[in-house]
Amino acid sequence: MKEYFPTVKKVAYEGKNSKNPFAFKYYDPDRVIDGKPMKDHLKFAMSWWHTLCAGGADPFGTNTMDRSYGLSDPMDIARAKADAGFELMTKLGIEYFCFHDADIAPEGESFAETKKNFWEMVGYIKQKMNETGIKLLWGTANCFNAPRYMHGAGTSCNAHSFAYAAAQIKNALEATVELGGKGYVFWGGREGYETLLNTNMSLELDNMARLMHMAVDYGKKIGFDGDFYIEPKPKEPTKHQYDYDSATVLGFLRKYGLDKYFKLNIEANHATLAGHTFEHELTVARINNAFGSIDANSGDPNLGWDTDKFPTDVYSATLCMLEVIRAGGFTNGGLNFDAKVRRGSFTFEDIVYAYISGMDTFALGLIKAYEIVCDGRLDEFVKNRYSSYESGVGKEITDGKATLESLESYILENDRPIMESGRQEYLETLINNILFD
Ligand code: XLS
Ligand code: NI
Ligand code: NI
Repeated sequence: MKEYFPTVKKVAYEGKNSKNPFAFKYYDPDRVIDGKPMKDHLKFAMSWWHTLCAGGADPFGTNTMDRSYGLSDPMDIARAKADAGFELMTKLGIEYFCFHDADIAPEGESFAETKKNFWEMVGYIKQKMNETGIKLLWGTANCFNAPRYMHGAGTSCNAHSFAYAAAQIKNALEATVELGGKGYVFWGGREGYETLLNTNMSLELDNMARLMHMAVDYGKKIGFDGDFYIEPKPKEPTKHQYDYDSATVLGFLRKYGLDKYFKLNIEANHATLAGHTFEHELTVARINNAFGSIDANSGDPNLGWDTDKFPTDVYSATLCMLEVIRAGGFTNGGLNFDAKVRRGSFTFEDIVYAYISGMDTFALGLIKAYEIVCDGRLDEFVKNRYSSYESGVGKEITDGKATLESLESYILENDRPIMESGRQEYLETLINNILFD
């Protein structure tokens, strides 16, 4: 079989002193941390779309990368993508992948033909999964790219578009089950609006929830036993996305009784675009029992759009992995990079460098996060900071026994509180000491 990454052999862990660019410096898959191998803490996944399909086009230029794999028949190209993807995952030791329906098979002249192409590729991929042991992390349907979704999919003003999205989701969900996936993502690309002048927000949101309930019901029917996820994003492509951030999504899920079926898939740069940190979004998910999965890419502080860069920021990765540890680790979820190489990095080797860089960044993040946990000073500081709630008036408050009257009596007796420093700078230095050790 043709090799798509002929210059790359199996990428191994060689340690931080290695100068081999095709080796991991920190990611040592079987190294046990906190009783679990690194690979199970991290559950890395390859994104089919960015890795195998994205050709580097941007609003100002066409593709710079050949993602036709030297072929012209769309189904041949689809098979070549699968071959290249499984070669890449095998060489990198990545055990999971994620896909949209539209990534794996070409759209046909009719929906029936699209369906035929799709299921043929599902079979092809299933065979590759059996051969390699590689698993599906999550599946999804691309309900944002085609012109039929110009006004949205689940939130479209056009019921026919809504129905088309439902048909796609049905198949994508069936394929997820067929391939043993434990997650199904709703990222609402066009689920938002540009202007209220032409928008019935109330109906659009009700309809989005209806579509999600249909997916939940159908999932039950066909034996889907994983998690549904919503992936929050504040803007781009639409000006006002309905799934703005974790808090907004949680409000939506609860309003429509979907919270017991859905968790969140948190993407690093979507947090940035929402004006939050990655760890903020993860914390909101965790404390609401909605921590599910992660798209661990990064944005660029100088660019206000979804750059989907491979992550290199160890500080951010550390704070992310600290949240993952606090959440008790991944269950059905995992760490998908949802990232692509830059337009100028057009060779196949660049894809390998990109994954090595992202995987090493998160491996180091995991190592450092666990060091922060073992060091204990951070958690102890936070615990002590709230110790006034462990006894006296604080305990009355948390026990739900205090009232405005009882607290007024307390204040009349004790008057002003004695304040203590939040010690932010001390804590920032503590983290740096651990990181740069
Ligand atoms: C786009 C999203 C997308 C989802 C899957 O910004 O991140 O890639 O992860 O549809
Ligand atoms: Ni994403
Ligand atoms: Ni994104």
